[in-house]
Amino acid sequence: MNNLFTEFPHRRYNILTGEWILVSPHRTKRPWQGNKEIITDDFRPQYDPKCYLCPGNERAGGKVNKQYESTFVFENDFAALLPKSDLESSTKSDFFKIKNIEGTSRVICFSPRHDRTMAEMEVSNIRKVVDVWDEQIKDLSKKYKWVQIFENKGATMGCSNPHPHGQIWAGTELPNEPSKENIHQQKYYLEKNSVLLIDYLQTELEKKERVVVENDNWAVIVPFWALWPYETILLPKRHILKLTDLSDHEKDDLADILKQILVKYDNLFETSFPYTMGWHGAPNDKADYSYWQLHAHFYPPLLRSATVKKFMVGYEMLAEAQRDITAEQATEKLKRLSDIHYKQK
Ligand code: H2U
Ligand code: ZN
Repeated sequence: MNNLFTEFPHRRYNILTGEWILVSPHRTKRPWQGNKEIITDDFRPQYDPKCYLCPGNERAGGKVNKQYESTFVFENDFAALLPKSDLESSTKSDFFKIKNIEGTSRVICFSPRHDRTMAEMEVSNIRKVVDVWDEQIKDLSKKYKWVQIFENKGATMGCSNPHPHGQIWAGTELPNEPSKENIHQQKYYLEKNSVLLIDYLQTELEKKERVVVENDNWAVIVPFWALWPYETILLPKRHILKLTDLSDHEKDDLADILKQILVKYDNLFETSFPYTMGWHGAPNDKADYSYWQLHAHFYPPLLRSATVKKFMVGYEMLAEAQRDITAEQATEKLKRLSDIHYKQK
């Protein structure tokens, strides 16, 4: 890449959302005297009698978790979406628009072990998480247009409990982010008769500047338009609309590549790396979505150490998102990190 890109401010275009971000690579040397997040990798027991996600424990409202041995799914006791709504489906006002939405929220425990994170789990156990994602999407997509699988990891990301878990929110409406991705993937397909993310990945695999890890069926890229310092996108190499379309071998490889990227993330600052991750695939109604390509986003907030995170404030709230290190510099750093988790050294 032209090395002027590492010296001068420029804007980069996000092909999935149609939004621009500002890159200011010359700014990385500015001093930091602001807040330091307290990130503690506390000692955690394998089983915590006070944890509402550990096997056999009681949750808010009195429900009791199964004595599960691998993964466990339950209806969120404080669900953000409800299966039945009696709201009028629309309003006519120019100013006070409301739309009805029905849905459900579930919690997925990744492991009975309170002291693990996905990064520290065996690949064979991560494979079981992939299976639960698959089963849940199969089940919920019969009823809901959009099924959002996600994981909020770490207190920095607002995660309430260190027990390894993720969530699913499913609803009858297409939310904002997938809606933008839908528009831009469709537009490209109509113009080029080709799948946007397939063509993009192909180019990235040839260039190799932003490829962090790959295996036979998957690749992890720092997208050209990455906004979070160590943001990545995980893509299958074959054209796949939904996670439920993966073959067994692709699921095995998915577990393998998840382990690789998560270990690198933890090794970056030798801390349990916080992030929000989640899956995007074709919506579930009957329309033709052949322009869609399955992918997962990882949005980690840490910038320069285990304690300094990136804030999205000021210019970012009022004008547009901005980053300091370039996507290429972030890739170089991630690529060079060991595949062995720092706690196992
Ligand atoms: P986080 O991933 O943000 O930590 O959320 C955990 C979810 O667990 C959260 O959505 C739910 C919360 O509503 N929860 C229960 O369903 N039952 C409980 O007893 C506590 C938390
Ligand atoms: Zn627990």
